[in-house]
Amino acid sequence: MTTPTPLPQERRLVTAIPGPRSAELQARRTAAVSAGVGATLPIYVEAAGGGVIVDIDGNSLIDLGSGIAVTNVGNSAPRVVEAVQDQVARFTHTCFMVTSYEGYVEVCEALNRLTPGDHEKRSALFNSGAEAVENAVKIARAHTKRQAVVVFEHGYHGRTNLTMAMTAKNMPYKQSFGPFANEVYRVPLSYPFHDGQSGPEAAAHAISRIDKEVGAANVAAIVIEPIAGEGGFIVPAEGFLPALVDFARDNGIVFVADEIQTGFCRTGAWFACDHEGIVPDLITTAKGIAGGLPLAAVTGRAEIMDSVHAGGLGGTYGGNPVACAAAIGAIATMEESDLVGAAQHIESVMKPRLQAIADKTGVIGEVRGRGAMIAVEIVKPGTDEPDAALTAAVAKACHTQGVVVLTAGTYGNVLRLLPPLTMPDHLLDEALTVLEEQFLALTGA
Ligand code: PLZ
Repeated sequence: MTTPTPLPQERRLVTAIPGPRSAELQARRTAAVSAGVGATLPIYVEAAGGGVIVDIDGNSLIDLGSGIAVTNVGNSAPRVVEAVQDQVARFTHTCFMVTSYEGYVEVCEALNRLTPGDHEKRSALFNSGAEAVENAVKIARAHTKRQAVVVFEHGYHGRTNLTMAMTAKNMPYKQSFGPFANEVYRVPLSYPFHDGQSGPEAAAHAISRIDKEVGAANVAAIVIEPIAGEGGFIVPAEGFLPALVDFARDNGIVFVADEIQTGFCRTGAWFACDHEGIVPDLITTAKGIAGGLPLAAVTGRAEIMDSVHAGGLGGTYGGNPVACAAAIGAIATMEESDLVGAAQHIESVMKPRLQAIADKTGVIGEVRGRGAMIAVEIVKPGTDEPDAALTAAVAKACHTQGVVVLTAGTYGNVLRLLPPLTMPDHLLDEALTVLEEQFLALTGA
């Protein structure tokens, strides 16, 4: 078996971004790949690991994206590589619903142990985040015999038909793809930077909307990201989530935490629910679970998970053995290397540096987030008016300088930073310096 050579942990630009080989592939892409599939950077990857992505022209970029919050353990993490190589050589697929295997059971055991709450739990495995969310809704409907699903402004849950309906933002996710699934109701989220409300106030507002417009007795599930990811790393005011959990419990509603982006140590806790001590009835996970292989899960109260008829949940590939092996390797890495602590450390480095940029430039309305899920909301100075153009310009300038950053937000004015939790300090520091230089250059501060 091959042992991967660790990549030099450095930012190294040997050509312009994109270099000639990437530009060539970009032309092939345009001729072969649907124009409907986007790309944040115009480079093509040769290797990645630790805190860097190396492109086919030999440029080494600092990775503040983790493939959208996936490679929490770093790319090609040694234990993931080893587990996958071993599994792929033994068997690649049998279909868990046809002839089962231990890896699937082991991943479910780990999820039941690590997710919030010490009640009896069960899990089921799927391939993508959207599929997990769809299944959480199926399970909640089967359990409650109700239909309505409550979601939130700025929420993101996927690109399938039901999850498009659950996602708030039109462009690019929904435009011209309707009609959407029905019985989905959207209510206001707590967004402290814009609404200035306390958590309990914002919750009372959302709950009143549910009562008046849907009727609590009709609601199967409330589905919420404990920190809105694509919506712009919006951390609800303290008390908002606990009030919703209480309301759900009092009304027989299944409370579903979508932790697809926030899960697996990303926010400086195993799950973002842990920060306020809330215990969801069901939790959806994906992304960080398997170190980059496609895997997703629904985990929750045994009596809810087991209320579905036998054979009601599944899919050909759900809980594929290679993806399960990767998850076991990734989870072991998180536990052994204390990646919860690593995410907390990243927060302690990033927040003051970003606040200093905010103070110098006046264009950052808020620095927010938890752990290694940190963002800045970019505004016209002295206002809370979004500046999407400046956000795009800063992101592009960072890319050109060899730092991978992502944008987010309903108004496109949030720059989000999601480093792998294995990011070395010197690279994080360098990336923040590059970011600061681009802000200063673009604002003339
Ligand atoms: N729920 C909270 O963040 C995926 C989307 C990228 P899938 N977020 C990244 C894009 O533009 O498609 C996500 C999420 C939350 C669900 C999902 C959906 O997960 O694995 O992309 O289906």
